[in-house]
Amino acid sequence: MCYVYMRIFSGIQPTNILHLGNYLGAIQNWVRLQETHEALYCIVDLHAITVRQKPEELAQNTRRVAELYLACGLDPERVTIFVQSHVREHTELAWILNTVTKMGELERMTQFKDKATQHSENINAGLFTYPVLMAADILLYGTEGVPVGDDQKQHVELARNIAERFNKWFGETLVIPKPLIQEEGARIMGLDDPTKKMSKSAPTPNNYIALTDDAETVRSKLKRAVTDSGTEIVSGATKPALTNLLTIYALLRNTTVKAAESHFEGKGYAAFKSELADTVVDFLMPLQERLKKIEANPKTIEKILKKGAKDAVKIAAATMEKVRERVGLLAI
Ligand code: AQP
Repeated sequence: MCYVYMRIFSGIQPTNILHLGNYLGAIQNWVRLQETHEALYCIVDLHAITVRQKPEELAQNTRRVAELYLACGLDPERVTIFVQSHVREHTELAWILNTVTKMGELERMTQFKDKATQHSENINAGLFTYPVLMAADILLYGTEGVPVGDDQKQHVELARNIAERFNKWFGETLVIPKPLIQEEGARIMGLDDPTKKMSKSAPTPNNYIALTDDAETVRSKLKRAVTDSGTEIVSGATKPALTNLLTIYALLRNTTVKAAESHFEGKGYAAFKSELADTVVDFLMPLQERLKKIEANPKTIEKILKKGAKDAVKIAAATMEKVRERVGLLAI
């Protein structure tokens, strides 16, 4: 019997060090999906520069994300790992898709509104058309599923609309993708503000637990993490901070939030936070051990990224050939 794997694509910006939200909302799912899907996982450095980056840090962060992909369990023998700027077709397709995207669609993107408020000194055109570049990333590879956290659902839906419009104008060309979002962990909130998502470019590192935080830092960040009023360790709409901490605990322990609530019944905040810190540290320490070994072999990462780019280009170039022809660009 011939089994055809569904093709999936996803990426992360090398804007800073990855955090538990990136892991629980995205990478953990990617690792599971690599068993059953044909997956391409990208490091989207061109997206990262829509917010000012220090050039000397960007390349370093890009390499670090690749290393963390491996340390989290992505297997380069099974999946394609590559850097967005190494495949020039992303920017070419993004330009063409800009011409089938409405200004109004982009104006409705909540991430643009959030980022424009956060970076009011630099509301650049790239920040505005960020979702079009993301649509190009996805559509270049004939992607059927896009495993992302809940915050990216709106962007994937826009990519669908853009693809549908392109196909209507120019004839059936692009595969229509759909978001693959897990129920739990889809949105991990900031430790300092449980009404906003955990974010690598948050104003303070107390917002997130980085995958490279040492045990002492993890304990101190969790001690400072805001909690809700009351004394019981329970989740619910009126308990956003506890819901978030219980979710992190449950996901890392492979249990449910309900079971975690029962476990902490009658215990206070101090005991809860201390056991949560142990859980996070137990998860991070082996990951950081793997990371150390990967960092010690820089040539291996270079080889993986070169091979990844070569494999990605093969698919991307074929899509672009079709797209150019459909749009009517002269071939020579
Ligand atoms: N807090 C989160 N909870 C669940 N999933 C999350 N993701 C990000 N934050 C959370 C998921 O991680 C993937 C990569 O995200 P990204 O780096 O491309 O951009 P982002 O969503 O904008 O992530 P950050 O951390 O907030 O980065 P900055 O601060 O640089 O913008 C996506 O699948 C996302 O859903």
